Amino acid sequence: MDSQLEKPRHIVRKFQARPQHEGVGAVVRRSIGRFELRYFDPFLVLDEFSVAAPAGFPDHPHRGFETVTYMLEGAVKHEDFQGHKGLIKAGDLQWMTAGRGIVHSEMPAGQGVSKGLQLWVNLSSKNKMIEPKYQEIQSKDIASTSKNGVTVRVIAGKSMGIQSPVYTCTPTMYLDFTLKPSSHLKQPIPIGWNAFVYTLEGEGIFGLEKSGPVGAHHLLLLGQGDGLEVWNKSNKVLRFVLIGGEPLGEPVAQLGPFVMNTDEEIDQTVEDFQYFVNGFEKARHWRSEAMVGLEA
Ligand code: FJE
Ligand code: FE
Repeated sequence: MDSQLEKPRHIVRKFQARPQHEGVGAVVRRSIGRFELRYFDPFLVLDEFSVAAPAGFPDHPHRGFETVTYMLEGAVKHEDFQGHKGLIKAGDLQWMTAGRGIVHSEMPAGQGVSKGLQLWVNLSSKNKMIEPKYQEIQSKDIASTSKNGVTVRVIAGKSMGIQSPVYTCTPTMYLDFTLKPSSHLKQPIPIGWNAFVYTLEGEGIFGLEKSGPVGAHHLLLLGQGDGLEVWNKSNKVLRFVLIGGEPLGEPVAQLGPFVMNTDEEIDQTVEDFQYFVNGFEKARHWRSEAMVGLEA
């Protein structure tokens, strides 16, 4: 059964994600969150990261949004100020709701380069100060299905009859598609949601069958409609993620890793972090193992 689309979405803007430096010695291809595209409601940042020791993202805070880390190669070791730690390996997902406050480190583990995607999803004003929460799903537990040359891994939302168990505070879909040569996809997307494609591998035709092919490391913003059509007319596999979310329609006040609604709330957050209050209590004495190693 193929989904029928009444009003397929078309590409309205296309960006090439070029490498830039972030964290400590790390390189990211940032698409959402760069100067030309500050915000794509509810998405604040999309980074395709590539990091090898000793580079990484040592101890830093977050408040007011969620970070979604999806590993493509290698692994990232994370630890936070509550003592929560673990390894995110290739194919694994960490959906972290920072809420009122997290301080953590995210560092590559093992030999070689660790690659993945990190998406920042904004939280609505009523959810910004909720308790932090983690949803961690191992690769083997991510629901996946294949049909007619199309494989989907359902990170969040629903596709090809399967539903992800991930709970998203802000209604969000996150699908990882692999299309064999000559395959074709029709994927419904809720009307009114903001949605985009980020290409990882190969070449695809998105939206309009007559349009030119798009290669890897591109962000494609989709216009309104009820779904997306994609064709792989090349002789290599095509891999991309399709991500969508319900826009919050709220003002955004951002200072680096703090994202609130007003400048007053940002000032309050800076104070909370500085004085270790309102959710940042445990930041006073905590250092990640990575940092303790450097201080010793
Ligand atoms: C950062 C605030 C941050 N992209 N991709 C400021 F939170 C970060 C940061 C990351 C990050 C971490 C991973 Cl694992 C993957 C990322 C930004 O931790 F780099 C700056 N400058
Ligand atoms: Fe972080």
